[in-house]
Amino acid sequence: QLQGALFDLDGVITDTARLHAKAWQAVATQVGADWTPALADSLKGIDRMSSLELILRAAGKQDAYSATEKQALATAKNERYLALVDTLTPADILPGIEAFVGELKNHGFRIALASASKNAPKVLARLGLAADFPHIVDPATLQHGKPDPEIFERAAASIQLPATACFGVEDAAAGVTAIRRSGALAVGIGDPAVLRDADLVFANTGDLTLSALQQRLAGDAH
Ligand code: G16
Ligand code: MG
Repeated sequence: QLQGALFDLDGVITDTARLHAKAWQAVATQVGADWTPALADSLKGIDRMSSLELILRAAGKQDAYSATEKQALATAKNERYLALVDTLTPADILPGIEAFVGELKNHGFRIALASASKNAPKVLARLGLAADFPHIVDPATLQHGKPDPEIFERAAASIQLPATACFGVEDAAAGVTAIRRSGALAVGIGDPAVLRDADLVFANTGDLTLSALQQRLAGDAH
């Protein structure tokens, strides 16, 4: 019996993946990395410094920058990102998400946020969703990022549930893997070919309703 819902933020609640990408693209150009869709995808759900490392590796420059220089690149990215976050409004909540959260609350589900973003509280506030997500894992306190299951284990614990009583919603492959490894049910949003590890995949957030979820689960139980 599912009792908890663990949400990723970027790409699930709102399309900040687009804003992260814009901010990272400037860094990629600066360090001489080719900005490809594959590189952009590989950064989803990955924490800030690890994202920078992936970009430096793509440029063949993993050893070219000192720790201080890397800090500066990451800080510049974050400043660019925060300027974009400031433009968000409740109209930027992805389709169906508010209704889905309302439905979950009406059915007694407990809800937690499992975002790798240190800016998640700011983003939720801009969207007018802060009150819907009182339980937010602080990514600064984590030992390991996605695809490690730690963030989803912690999210489940924050709502006093075992992960096996929860489902997680993710748009990124690394996030789906993290959910699976935590023992929660993995609901992917996006392309089933990219989210191969997910238990269920919905193409869009607009397709995500409690009844659709229950129907798909019943259909999968042979
Ligand atoms: C998000 C994004 C990642 C980003 C990470 C860290 O994770 O998907 O691209 O690098 O947060 O963000 P920040 O630099 O704001 O701390 P998620 O888990 O919400 O998809
Ligand atoms: Mg995401």
